[in-house]
Amino acid sequence: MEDNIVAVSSALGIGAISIIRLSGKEVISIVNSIFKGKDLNKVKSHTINYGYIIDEKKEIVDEVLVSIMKAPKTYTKEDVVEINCHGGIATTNKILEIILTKDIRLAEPGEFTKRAFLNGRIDLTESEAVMDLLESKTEKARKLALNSLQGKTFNMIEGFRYKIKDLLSRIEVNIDYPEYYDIEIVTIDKIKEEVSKMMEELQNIIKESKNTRIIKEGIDTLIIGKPNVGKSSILNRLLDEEKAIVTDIPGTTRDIIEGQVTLNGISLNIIDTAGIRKTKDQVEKIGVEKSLYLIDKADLVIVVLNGNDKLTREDQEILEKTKNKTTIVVINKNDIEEKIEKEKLKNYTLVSTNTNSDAGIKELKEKIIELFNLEQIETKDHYYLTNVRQISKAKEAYQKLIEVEEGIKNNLPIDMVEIDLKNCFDLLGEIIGKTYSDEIIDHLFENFCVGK
Ligand SMILES: Nc1nc2c(ncn2[C@@H]2O[C@H](COP(=O)(O)OP(=O)(O)OP(=O)(O)O)[C@@H](O)[C@H]2O)c(=O)[nH]1
Ligand SMILES: [Mg+2]
Repeated sequence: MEDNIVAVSSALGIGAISIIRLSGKEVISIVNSIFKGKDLNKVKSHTINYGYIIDEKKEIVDEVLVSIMKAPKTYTKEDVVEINCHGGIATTNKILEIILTKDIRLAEPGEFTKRAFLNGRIDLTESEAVMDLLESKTEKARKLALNSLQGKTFNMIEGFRYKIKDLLSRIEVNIDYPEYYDIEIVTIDKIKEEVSKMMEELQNIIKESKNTRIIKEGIDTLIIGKPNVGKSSILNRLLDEEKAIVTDIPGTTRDIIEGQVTLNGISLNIIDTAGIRKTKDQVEKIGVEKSLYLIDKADLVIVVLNGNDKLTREDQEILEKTKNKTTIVVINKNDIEEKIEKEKLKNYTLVSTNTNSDAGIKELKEKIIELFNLEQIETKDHYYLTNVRQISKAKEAYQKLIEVEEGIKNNLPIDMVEIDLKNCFDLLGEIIGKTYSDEIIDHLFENFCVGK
């Protein structure tokens, strides 16, 4: 039997109300023993009860509302009590202290949600969605988490697993009872056809899931280029605030400067960097190294060039370094004479700007919207895989389907092919927590906040 746990579920700080949540077999009688009001052991489930919390000397500590929720229709599927007390650290801590003198311990981070999972109320994707919901910064991210919390990711994966299970059972019947006339004969061609459809579907899920990372975390955008081309000016115009220092001295920006704007409901996380050049200045040198290192991590690289200059070898080198990334080349300073050889840049997505007047900034944002399909992301209802763990499991599962396909091609015995199909089924099960190890589960919930 699980022990009793307690935690403050609201943020600790000054607020009108704090919520202390308890879960476990004896939590109702525990709270009843420090409560002055109705006998909580006798009240109906899902009721809110007015009264006072009293200390060991029977002195009133606070005036409270106590919600009684009896198992199994609760967050954890155990008896749950929530005490709404007055906000403020002193009151909340005092009540918590009194509760902890009873047969109860402080909950670990995420332990309420972990119990909800272990007691079978929610699956792993839904547990992860709880955390996403708490962390969501934009409306789009909130909706994504909510969809997942409502079981849409779970249903999608379960639906897919059902298809595999169905195929597996039909293969089994064919192997075990070949003498039955009325069973459907599962030919190799039929398996091949069904597996190829599954591959298409799974690949689509993986592809669509890439957008969910962008919805949750935004597009990491790096502004890069030679010194003095106007990188910081571009950052300031995108943010519409004078965040970075702009001067005509090359090497003004030495460390990275970060800013954030929302584009079509998606967060654009912009980093302005130190201009890239060979330098003996130790501080600037570190900044340059950092700029180059960040290219790898970025979803989008904006290479800024000075339109008033001819392309230099340094510019070419920077373009070369970003060649495997989604890149937009900004030709800045278009208010002064154009000297840059545009014909050398015809393979790039180009935008011409001038930061004195905002010219081209709107076009730059439109290009980003276009490159990342943000209009489509904005209108679509997303409930695909929502984190790296889920996506990597789906990729492993896809790999198994490739092995099934190859097995068929190489005329492997059907029971060998079946093993890969079963592995695929199990890997998809790991996404929703149907097959799980304690270690993974512990690790997963450690990242939660206390009280959730
Ligand atoms: N004429 C003109 N000047 C610009 C434009 N954008 C920036 N500048 C000027 O170019 C100089 C450098 O601008 P910054 O934005 O500091 O350039 P940077 O690329 O961040 O430079 P570093 O931080 O040194 O790498 C400043 O004097 C700006 O006023 C533009 O569109 N037109
Ligand atoms: Mg700068």
